[in-house]
Amino acid sequence: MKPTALALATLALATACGSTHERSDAHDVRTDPSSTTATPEPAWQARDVRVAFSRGGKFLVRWRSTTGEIPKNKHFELDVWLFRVEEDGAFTPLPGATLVVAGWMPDHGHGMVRRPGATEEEPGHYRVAGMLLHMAGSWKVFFDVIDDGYSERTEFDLEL
Ligand SMILES: [Cu+2]
Repeated sequence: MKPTALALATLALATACGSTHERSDAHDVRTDPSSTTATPEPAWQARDVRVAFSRGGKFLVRWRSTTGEIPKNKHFELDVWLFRVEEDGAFTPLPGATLVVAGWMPDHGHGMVRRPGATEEEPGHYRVAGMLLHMAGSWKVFFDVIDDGYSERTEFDLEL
């Protein structure tokens, strides 16, 4: 099934429902006898995946720490899923892009002390190694996606 903007909207809605929704989901999984044979959800639909559109709306970025945790002053890695937003609002996985991830502390005027590197694991799924947020505080994490000579930035706020 091709992911669509509608699916994203549904996911956003589900996320907005908060903890009550989460508990009822967990209950369904335990009591539904067919759940053991069901196809697992794609990893990019996991609950702790952060989602945002790039500034110009051309790309959709989803990411999570590979361990689910963002440690302070310890190396970690990211799973990143990049999508191209089509004219009709549908989005499709974006293979072959250049991805540059960087952290910035606006309150302190400095960035990261390491330069992370991204590799494509499978079409549209990228692994970013060498993440290191070396101090507590407010971070911005920038995902610069470059596709066929065109670049847009996606930005996330992170409290550490
Ligand atoms: Cu700082």
